[in-house]
Amino acid sequence: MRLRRIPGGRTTVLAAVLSLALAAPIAAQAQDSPTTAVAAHAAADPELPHQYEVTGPATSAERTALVATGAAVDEVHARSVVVTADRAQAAQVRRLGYRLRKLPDPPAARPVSPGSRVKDFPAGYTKYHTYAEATKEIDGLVAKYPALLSKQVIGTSHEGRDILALKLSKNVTKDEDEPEVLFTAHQHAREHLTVEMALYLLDELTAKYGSDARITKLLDSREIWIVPDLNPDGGEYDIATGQFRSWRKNRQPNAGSSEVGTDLNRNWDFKWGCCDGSSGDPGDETYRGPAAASAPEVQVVSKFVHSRVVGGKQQIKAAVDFHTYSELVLWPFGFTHDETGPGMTQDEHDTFAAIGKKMAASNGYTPEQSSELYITDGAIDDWLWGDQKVFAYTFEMYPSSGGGGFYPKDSVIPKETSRNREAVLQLLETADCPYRAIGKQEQYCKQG
Ligand code: LU0
Ligand code: CA
Ligand code: ZN
Repeated sequence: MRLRRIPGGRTTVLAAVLSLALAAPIAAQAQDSPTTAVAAHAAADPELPHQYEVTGPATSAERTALVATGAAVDEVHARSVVVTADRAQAAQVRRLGYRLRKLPDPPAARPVSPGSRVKDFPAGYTKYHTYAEATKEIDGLVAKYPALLSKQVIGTSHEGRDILALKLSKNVTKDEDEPEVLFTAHQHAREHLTVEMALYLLDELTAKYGSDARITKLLDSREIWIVPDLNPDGGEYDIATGQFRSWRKNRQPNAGSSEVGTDLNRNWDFKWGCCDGSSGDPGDETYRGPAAASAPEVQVVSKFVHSRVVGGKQQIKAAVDFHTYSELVLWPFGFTHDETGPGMTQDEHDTFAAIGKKMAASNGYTPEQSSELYITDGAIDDWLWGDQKVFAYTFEMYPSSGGGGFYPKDSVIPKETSRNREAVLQLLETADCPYRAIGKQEQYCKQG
């Protein structure tokens, strides 16, 4: 959700905004047909949020104050941000003294009649997988590669959809004593590209076993876990009317409020709600929920991660949680600007940074500590590191800015998923001893 800081950011911002402004009409022409048309989504539903360019915020502290309005920051530029905000949140941002400019809305499949339920992606997006399509694809891979890939239902979402964990390894049915690595996707409903990322990894790692030496070696020596959809309810809700709703949270009702949903990436049980990095208002984009791990989806994955403690040792050594957008590789902590302190030694920080920078060099993303964007509390990678000592990263995928924001066309899927192949393989390779990245394997990874 945001963007690298570039000297002369103003020009960059203008270019980004222009490209956003241009992208929608071009998309509209491309997909126009008697049965499809682009509708400005607020025309159909005045309650849907919009993206705005906000001119002024230039520091992490200013962006953290901005997030306190309940809006979500989607892009960060030198002296501006792009936010997703509803009407009330936009008014609050204005009251902070900032100038707002509304950006084009995402496209719709066809003229939307109230109450209609399309439950699919619009034209130009049909290669994205709905929950049912992803399940079918996964089941097909499990049937094709039973010795390499196994599927577990680790729990259900609020609305009762299965949350899956796929395991990839040689001798997949055995729990071998091998470093384990976790990939998670789709905490945020509108970030559909991340499900495609998970499906790409499942396909690539199974199909290339036996022919690609690097992948073969990794599956022979690692146990890889992929949770392809942490927020199936939110994802389905986002596409249900044929018009993207810019939905972020899960679909859990909130007691005493008509507002629905918890921001899963503010709900994890480490420093939950500690530091002005989330909201206590159920109507806000970054609502942290009424208690740590109150969201069933967070409970399911937390329990799964705890289940990987074998003989008193967490087996999962490294992780990536996929998000969109802004092309970033982020590492903990998000709750503090400090690089080191309780829970993060200098060597640990240096290891995070060394691996993160190397991965970013491979995919062209920008590497940085998460809090450089803005403060977050209750995010998954703070929990994975702070509570479980997993070297956990967040990847913010394509685009850097413009390019369709949360809704890039499906034509980008192959390029933007395979773009992370090298980074993923690097993380898998380093998982047996992350401290090798700073040359301290003798100190930290001696057996016995
Ligand atoms: O949860 C978020 O706000 C993330 C960024 C953090 C992991 C620092 N951005 S997103 O919501 O736009 N994916
Ligand atoms: Ca194992
Ligand atoms: Zn996200």
